[in-house]
Amino acid sequence: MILPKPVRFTRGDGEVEFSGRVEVRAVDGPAEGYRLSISDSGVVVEAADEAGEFYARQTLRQLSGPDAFRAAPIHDGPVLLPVCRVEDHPRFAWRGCLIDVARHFLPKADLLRYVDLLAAHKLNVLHLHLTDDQGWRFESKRHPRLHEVGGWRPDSRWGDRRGGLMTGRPHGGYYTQDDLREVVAYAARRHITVVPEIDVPGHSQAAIAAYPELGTEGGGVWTDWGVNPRVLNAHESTVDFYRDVFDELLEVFPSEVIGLGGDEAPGGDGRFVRRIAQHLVSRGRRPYGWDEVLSVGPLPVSTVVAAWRDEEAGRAALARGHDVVMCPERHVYLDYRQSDRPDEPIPVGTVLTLEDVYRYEPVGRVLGAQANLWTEHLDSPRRLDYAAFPRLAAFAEVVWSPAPRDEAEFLARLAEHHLPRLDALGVEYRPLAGPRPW
Ligand code: TNX
Repeated sequence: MILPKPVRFTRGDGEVEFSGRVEVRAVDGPAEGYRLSISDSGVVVEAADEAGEFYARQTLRQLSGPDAFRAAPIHDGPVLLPVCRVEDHPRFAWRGCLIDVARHFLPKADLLRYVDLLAAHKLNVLHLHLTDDQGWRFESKRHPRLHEVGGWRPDSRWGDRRGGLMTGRPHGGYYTQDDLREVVAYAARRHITVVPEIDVPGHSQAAIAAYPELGTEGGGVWTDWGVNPRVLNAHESTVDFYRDVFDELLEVFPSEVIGLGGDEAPGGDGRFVRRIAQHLVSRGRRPYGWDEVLSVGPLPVSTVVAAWRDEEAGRAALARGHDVVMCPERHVYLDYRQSDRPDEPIPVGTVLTLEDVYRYEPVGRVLGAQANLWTEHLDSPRRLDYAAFPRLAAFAEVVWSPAPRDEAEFLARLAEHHLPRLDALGVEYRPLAGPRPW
């Protein structure tokens, strides 16, 4: 009944009434691990660290029934818990989800809601894609046109495009630095690290719109999708500008790992990525880049590589001594369509079903994996819910639970126990039977 499935779950006889009291003991054990025992004598949690205790409480909440996930109780009476013992710890240290808040801005309240949803699934990294061609979402006090100009676009052409959105109205928004400090603190209490990303030297049209001297060519905030031929130039002044911007970012985000992008930059100068990476290292951080960074020349070995194109890219990064986070598009791109039915909304990418995600098996000695929610076609929290769930629940099990996994058992457990929790949370997931009519 627990999702992600724990390492060991031993069911006893009957149920006990939950008094609300949990006895917590510190013990030695694997990082983020816990043992939970529910019996006549009460609820006991043994955990190696605070994260372990937190995950024990997530499990306890799941065992309390779906109503435990409602914002307010609607049934009177005691909470009954099954008599059981759980022994558990995660398979991977990096259990991430990327949210692209650049293509479509996600208001702070909705972002905080996602932090809660990730935590309920025992995920521990929120990779926040803060800048792209279509929008800049990070308040810069030193270069304010970045968010003032780069944060807005006229939303003009998408109606013509297959899979596009016909909103016909401007779109934009940005987070203040204090907003983001709040998100970081909120996530930290839920044992989630927020890894910010400022994408360079490609995917930078919003910055170029704000400060044309940064670009190889000018142009406004982009209103198209895809790979943009306009990239940052590698002038000394441009690198200095970005050193400044990254320094501001570091003041807000304590994460050791800091994203610098590096993807899809046709003609982009590799020195740019190398110098920003060196700058982050000089500030005591670890650069985090998409796997294209492997082709820009020697990078600090502490650079973490996000292998998104395929497993081969991940293996190449491992061979060069980098830590690797797997996120191959064919398995974990949650913006991709969930079936080939004609009534499936958001018909982009290749088909990536719930089962496809569940069958993903990260290989090699990797830090872990992350699922990516790119938002070109996800313009609201509702659409995000539809794309994310229940596939993100399958992904959570891939990165938490030991292999091999039993797909039929997962699907049954999802339907019987987990979807009712998502219902109680108000998550508008894609039903197993097919698309919702919107
Ligand atoms: C590729 S994955 C991108 C993103 C797009 C995504 C769409 C990566 C590093 N770059 O810019 O949003 O495909 O699925």
